[in-house]
Parts: sequence; structure tokens; C-alpha cells
Amino acid sequence: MKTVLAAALLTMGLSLQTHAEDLLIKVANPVSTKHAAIYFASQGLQSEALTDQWIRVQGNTSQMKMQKFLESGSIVHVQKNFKIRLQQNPQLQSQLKSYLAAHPDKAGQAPFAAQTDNPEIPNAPEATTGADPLYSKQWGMNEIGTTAAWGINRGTNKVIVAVIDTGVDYTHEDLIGNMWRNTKEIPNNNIDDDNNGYVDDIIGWDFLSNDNKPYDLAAANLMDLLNGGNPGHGTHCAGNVAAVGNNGKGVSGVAPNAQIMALRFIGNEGGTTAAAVKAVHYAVDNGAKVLSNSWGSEGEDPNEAADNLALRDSVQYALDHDVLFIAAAGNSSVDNDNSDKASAPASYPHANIIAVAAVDSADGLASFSNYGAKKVHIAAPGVKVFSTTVTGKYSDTVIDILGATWDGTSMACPHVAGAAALYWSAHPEKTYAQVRDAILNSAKRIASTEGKVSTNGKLNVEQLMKQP
Ligand SMILES: [Ca+2]
Ligand SMILES: [Ca+2]
Ligand SMILES: [Ca+2]
Repeated sequence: MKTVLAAALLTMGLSLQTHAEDLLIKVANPVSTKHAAIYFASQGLQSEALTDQWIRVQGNTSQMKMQKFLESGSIVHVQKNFKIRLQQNPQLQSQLKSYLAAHPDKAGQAPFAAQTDNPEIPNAPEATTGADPLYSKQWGMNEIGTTAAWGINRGTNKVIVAVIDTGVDYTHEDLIGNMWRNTKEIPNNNIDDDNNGYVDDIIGWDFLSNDNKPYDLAAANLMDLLNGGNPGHGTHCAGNVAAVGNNGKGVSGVAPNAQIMALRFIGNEGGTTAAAVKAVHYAVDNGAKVLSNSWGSEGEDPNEAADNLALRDSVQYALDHDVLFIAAAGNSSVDNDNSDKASAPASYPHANIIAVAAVDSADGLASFSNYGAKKVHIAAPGVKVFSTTVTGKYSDTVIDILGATWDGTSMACPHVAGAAALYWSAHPEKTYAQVRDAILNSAKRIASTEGKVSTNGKLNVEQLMKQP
């Protein structure tokens, strides 16, 4: 054990010199993270328990300081707190680059209507009825057969989908009615009534700012957006999962009656593995059955694929609790089966993952979409996708001044998450494996995905809802 750990420390670049480090450490049972935290505090290190087994340690770690703990044999793994980011929209990035090259004075221009962070969480509104007026703009919904699917079952048995992303505009008129409500928590009393470790968590949590308002705060200027900032990503994803259907407003998600649990962990600077782990655990522990994950890494850090055990453990935690982990396959046109730029967590081997590629309205595999005959499973609409957007709007373009549309495996992933919720609602007795099989077995074969995804096809919700 000692040799393994010494090697682990060397890999981490730790030496006898001190370093400002941000590490994730897995402790062996029965050493609790609480006991580990006491030890780290005694060494002048800041630590935070992420789960029963994972602890984040920050500060001037050194091999000297770690030695005693290491020698006790109570550490299983030491790794970096790897950065995590949104899957970038290639069209948006190239248009922004050209625009800012031609108009350098516009770098500070606001891409979106002004937002104030953390608005109050509105109460769930009275239900309204009526056709969704913008439904016809949702080409993807028609392509995957939602109308026929809803004729079979609209998912009245509410399934919770965690949108683990940049947050959600929970004040949006077409989302607020389907936000998950933590009924075990009394709002605004500063007490953790349900004792889940989070005070006044009503609709989810913000793991980036550590507050109870997972609001989708978008990039404040064009330069931030060019540098990978948030285009209001989570709000767009949430709409395709579960915008309220038949409420006379806007659009509809694939699962028009599902509940959206908003978990924010990515901001304009990206996110971290530690926050992702906490978000996944929160989702699983608080009742989500489906996790929608339009994020990941794509080979930025060569050590990550082998070394990010903390993230892999969190996907396993979801699996162990019968929860599906839907993941965007990635937007760098690579083969996830073979490339060292394969996207993670989409390419992890866990049996509860469905990795999703993107297709356009003509059934073409999107040029940016990652693929993989083994590690990518199904395609879904992911080009020029219409949905809810921040500041209460709806659109298929990201910002008004540029033509870039909402493109990405990020947009494809929530369609599959919504489909999982819809089917699971109709068949609450099924296991994650059965729901996953039903989704994959009902895929519609299309030429562009032959040999590119394991099902050779795209999401077909009508056929899915006909599955026994
Ligand atoms: Ca409370
Ligand atoms: Ca917040
Ligand atoms: Ca609607």
C-alpha cells in the first residue's frame, strides 16, 4: 500500500517542497472522512467531506504532511480535483471568434438581457391548459415521435430528473411548474429540516456558489462567452427534458410532467470534479431517477481518463441506487472508443450510462458529434434545437447578434433523459437496466449512425412507449 501511495504522490507531482494543491482523497473503510478531516486540520490543511469515502483537501500539502496519514494505510487513492467544463458549441465558438476579431471593441458587450443572480424561487403556479404555441418549432420532438408517445402515456407518475449543469432559470414561465419541490424542507427558515446536509434546498442546490438558488447565471460579456462561459446552458437543457406541456405556454419537454431538480456546478470558469461528485450524490440521495449530464472533459488532462476515480465512483453510486446517468458524447468529432480525446464521463464503462450523439433534422450525424460503436449508444436531436432560454425566453439561436444555433451533444442528451423519465413514469417497477434496454432497443436505425453508435440509430420515443 505504501509503495502504491508513494507512486500516487509522485504522479501528483507532490514532493518535499510545499505546493498549493487541490486534491481529492479516497479513504478506506472504516476510516471515515470525518476522522480524515480532523487529521488534515491538524496539519493546517482545509478539507471537506464530499461523500462517505471522498474528501477534498486544499492547501500547502507536501509529502511530509501526508506521510503519517499515508503510512496509516487509510488512503485508497489520491488525485487532482480535475476541472470540468461544458461541452462547447463549435459553431458558436467560431462565430464569436470571427466577430470579436472584426469588432474588438465589442468584447465587453452583453450577450443576453441583464440578469440578477439568485432571484427568489417562485411558488409553483396554478396549472394552466392549452396547446404549447411554440411546439412546432421543436423539430426534434416531432422527429422522435413525442406526439404519438404522449398518446400512450404523458408521464403523470412524476419522475425526477436532475439537470446537473449551469443551473436553471427557475423563474421561467415554462419551467417553474415542473421544478422539483423538496416537500421535506420548510422554505426560508434557515433550518435543514430534512437533515440532508443542505439548508432550505427547495428545488435543488448550487454547488458552485454553495447556496439554495441554482440560478442559471449566463456570461456577462462576449469575451467570457468566447472563453467557454455559460450561454444559459442548463436552462436550454432543462426545457428539452421537461418544459411544462399543454400549459398554453412556450414549448414542451420530452417528459412534459417530469420534475426538474436543478443542480448547478458549472459557471463561466467551468466546474470541478468535487462539485460534480456532490451534485451526483445529492441527486441520488434526494430521489432523482435520471441524471442529465451535458458536460465533461475531452482529453485536456491526459492523466484524467485513468485517474478520475472520484467521478467514476459517483457514477457507480448512481448505478448502485438504480439511477440512470445520461451523458453527452462530446463535441470534438472523435471516436470515443479509441481516441485519447474521448469524452468523460460519457465513455466510462458503467452499465447505467447512456452516451448520446447528436443528429440534425435530416437525420445526419452532426459533424461535431463524437461517436463510438461501443461507447456511444444512441443519437438524438442536437442541431438547431429550440428550447427555453434564460431571462424567460425561447430560442434555437444562442445570441441574437450571431446566427449560431443551439448545437451540441449537450442538446441531444436531455432528449434521452426526458425519454427515460417518460418511460419510467409509465413503468415505475422497472430497473435502470430495463429502462435503458427499452430506450436502446427502440432506437430507429438511420444511415448516418450505422456503425457509429451501439444501436446504429436515434431515439424513438413512440416506439419506446410501445415497449412492454
Ligand atoms: Ca428549511
Ligand atoms: Ca446561486
Ligand atoms: Ca409549455
